[in-house]
Amino acid sequence: MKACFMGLGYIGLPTAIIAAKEGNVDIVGVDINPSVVEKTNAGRLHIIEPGMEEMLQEVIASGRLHASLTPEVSDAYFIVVPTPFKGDHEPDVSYVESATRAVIPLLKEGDLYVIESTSPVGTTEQMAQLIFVERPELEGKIYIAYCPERVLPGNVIYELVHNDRVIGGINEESTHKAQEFYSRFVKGTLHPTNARTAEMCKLTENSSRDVQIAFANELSLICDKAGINVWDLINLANKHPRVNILQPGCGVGGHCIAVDPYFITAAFPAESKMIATAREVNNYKALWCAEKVKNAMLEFELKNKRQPTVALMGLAFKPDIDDLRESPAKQIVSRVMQSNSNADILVVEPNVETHNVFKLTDYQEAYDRADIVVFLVAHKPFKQLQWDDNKVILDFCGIFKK
Ligand code: SAJ
Repeated sequence: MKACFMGLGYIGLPTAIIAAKEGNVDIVGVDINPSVVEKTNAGRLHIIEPGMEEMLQEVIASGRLHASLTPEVSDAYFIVVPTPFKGDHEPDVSYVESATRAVIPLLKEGDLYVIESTSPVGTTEQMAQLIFVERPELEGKIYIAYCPERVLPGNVIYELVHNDRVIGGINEESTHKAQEFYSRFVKGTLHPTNARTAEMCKLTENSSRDVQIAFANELSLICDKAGINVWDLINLANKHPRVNILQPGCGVGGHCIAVDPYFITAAFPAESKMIATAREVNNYKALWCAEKVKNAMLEFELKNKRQPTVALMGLAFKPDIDDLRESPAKQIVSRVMQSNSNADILVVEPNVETHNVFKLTDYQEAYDRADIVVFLVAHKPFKQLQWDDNKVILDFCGIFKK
């Protein structure tokens, strides 16, 4: 069995490695970036994922996996490329389309073609059309399916194998064929459905989380006005046997939860009111936090007749990771710094050594020196700090919650 993975990113590369190691599949991993191909062939991981580099070296050494700039004739093809935005949050499937076009000439009877990239509803059917326009003789003779991943960065080795997966073919035979492939290395249950439902399922999972976080963030705004501690409130409400409210924060970041809901709102604007509002609430939360910090700085200056020293604690998009992409904390730090370039602002991110824009300060030193301390991300080390009545503390992520 030979499989061709189009895209060696955060999902494509780990999946290719695990399929090679656990699934007894010979794999060619394809990427348009020559440095990714070169590094991968040299056994060096270009993404951050604990334990994955050792596995890569093993499958490179055994000859099970190699990387290439161009696809090779295989029995199965996997499209695992990004689906970014174009214009005003419109999903851009052009990478999926060009990866598909690249494999069309290689397809033969009996082959499997799977899209894993997060995609708007209907993409798999659209790509099937594209394939059959170019290769009409293959209609009914190849298998086409959609199979999204749902792994948590940092825990990919475990989750790629143990998570359940949803697999939706353009017909039942395609679903079965894709199930057969994934059962080579997935121990979780492989749930069969159709392609459109599988596409919507991925978008639904992340939109559901976004809506739930928006609810918590909305509560935090209400509680701030009402003089109620939102963490106590949520803790108490969650004592109800059927209530489970998530935690407010300084906004929603990352590449999935803050992105995927737009794939629904762009296609179904009239129907997706709640999903769209959740996006607005979560985006607004970061702006609100930045305003709170700026106001606290002004108040301090008026009261003390000097500029405050401000510690901004955390840059990552969520706790205990070093991933700063699409991070609301980073957005808040930039806004605060732009608003007052003279203030003494200490930026803290314990999971990162250096940053090309922000000069980083040790968290304890920043906490000790600051007049105003702003907790943006609930990193574990911050939870060791002691509350200090002499400081103005803005705790947006529940560091000091009971
Ligand atoms: N957040 C809150 N409050 C919470 C939980 C999260 O404000 O109670 C914030 C985080 O700080 C972060 C954002 O939401 O900024 C997203 O964090 P996350 O942990 O919910 O999600 P990701 O982006 O790390 O990974 C998610 C995972 N999905 C879910 O947990 C539903 C993962 O399983 C998916 O595979 C991944 O998205 C993806 O690729 O779609």
